[in-house]
Amino acid sequence: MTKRKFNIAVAGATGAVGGAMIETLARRDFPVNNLILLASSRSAGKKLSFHDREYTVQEMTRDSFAGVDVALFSAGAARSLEFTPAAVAAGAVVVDNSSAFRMDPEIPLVVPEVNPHAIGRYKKRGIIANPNCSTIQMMVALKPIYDKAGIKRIVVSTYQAVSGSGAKAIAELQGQVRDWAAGKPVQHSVYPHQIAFNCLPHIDTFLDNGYTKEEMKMVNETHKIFEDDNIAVTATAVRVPVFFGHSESVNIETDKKISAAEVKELIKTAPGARLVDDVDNLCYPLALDCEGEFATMVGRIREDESIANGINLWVVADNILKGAALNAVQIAEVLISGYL
Ligand code: NAP
Ligand code: 3JN
Repeated sequence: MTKRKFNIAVAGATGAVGGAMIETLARRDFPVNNLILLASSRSAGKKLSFHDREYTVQEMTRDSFAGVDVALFSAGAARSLEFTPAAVAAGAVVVDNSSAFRMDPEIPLVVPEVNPHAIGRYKKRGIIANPNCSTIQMMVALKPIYDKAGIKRIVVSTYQAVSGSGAKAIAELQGQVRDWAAGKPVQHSVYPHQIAFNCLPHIDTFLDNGYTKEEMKMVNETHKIFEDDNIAVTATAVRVPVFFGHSESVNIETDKKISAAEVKELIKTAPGARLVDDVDNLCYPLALDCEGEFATMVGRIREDESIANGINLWVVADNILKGAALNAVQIAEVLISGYL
C-alpha cells in the first residue's frame, strides 16, 4: 500500500522560522505531496528549494489554502489572526507558531513529548498552537521530573539568542561587533540598547505587573501545557549576544524529594532530551553546540542545597528548531499519523 502524502502550506516561508520548517520537513522525510510556500507580496516569485526541487513563493491571500491538509503558520500573530480562518474554512488544520491563540481555552497548546493527548482537541477550531520557544525547551526538560516527583515552584532565567527576534536582529549583532572591533560608533535599531557585549533584561513589551510579555508567556503556557495552575512560576527573560540557541537556568522545588542522580537517569530516557552533564570533563550544554540539533540538552543537574526538595538545571535548545519549526513539524507528524 502506498503511504498517503499530504498537501502542506508554509505561511511565512521566507522567514527564519518558515525556512527552518521547510528544512525540517525535508530532514524528517515528512510525506509531502504538494508544498505551498506563502509570504508577503514582497517575496512573491522568489524560489525556495525542498528536496532538490524548486518551489515558487506565492503571496498569501485568503484563497491560498484550497486543498491544503496542514498549514504551518509563522508569519506573525497579526497574519495568523487574519488568515487562519480562511485556512480552516478551506479544510486545513493549522499549526500556529505565534502567540495569537496560545491561551485560547478552545485551542490546544502542544509540546509533542509532553502533552500529545491535547492534539485531539484541535477539532473544535481547526487550530493547534505552538508554545513560545523558551517554554518548549523547559517543558521537555521538566516533564519527566513533573511526572516522577511533582513540581511546586519554578524559578527560571533565560539567556535568549538574537535569532529569536528574526533576521534583522542577527544583522544588528553582527554589525555591532564589526563596528566595535573597528573602533566605530555602535548603532542600534532592533533593540533599545546595544546588544553586543551586553545583556538586556527585556524581551517583548513590559506589562503592568513589571514583567515582560515573554516572561508571562512562560508562566501561563507552563500552566496550560501541564494542565496544572498550582505550579508557582516566575521568569526573568534576558536577551544575550548569542546568535542561535536559548539557554535557561531552571530552579525547581518538587513535591517529593528527588536526587540529582535520579534526575540524571530520568533525563537520559526523556523523549526529546539529551543529558549533557559530565563536569569532570567540562561537559555541559552550550548554545554553540545546539545549532541544527533536534534535542533539548540538559546538564549542570544538582540539588539546590538551600531548600529540602530543590533541583537546578541548565537547559539549552536550538530556538529556531525545537523552539519553533521542529515542534510545529512534530505536531503535524502526530496529526497525520493519528488524526488525518
Ligand atoms: P521573519 O524572519 O521576520 O519572517 C516573517 C515571515 O512572515 C516572512 O516570511 C514574511 O514574508 C512573512 N510575512 C510578513 N508579513 C506578511 C504578510 N502580510 N503576508 C504573508 N506573509 C507575511 O520572522 P521569524 O523569526 O521567522 O518569525 C515569524 C513569526 O514566528 C514570529 O512573528 C512569531 O509569531 C513566530 N515565532 C515564534 C517563535 C516561538 O517562540 N515559537 C519563535 C520565533 C518566531 P516576507 O519575507 O515576504 O516579508
Ligand atoms: O524573542 C524570542 O527569543 C522569541 C520570540 C518569539 C516571538 C517573536 C515575535 C512575535 C513571538 C512568540 O512566539 O511569542 C511573537 C508572537 O507571536 O507574539
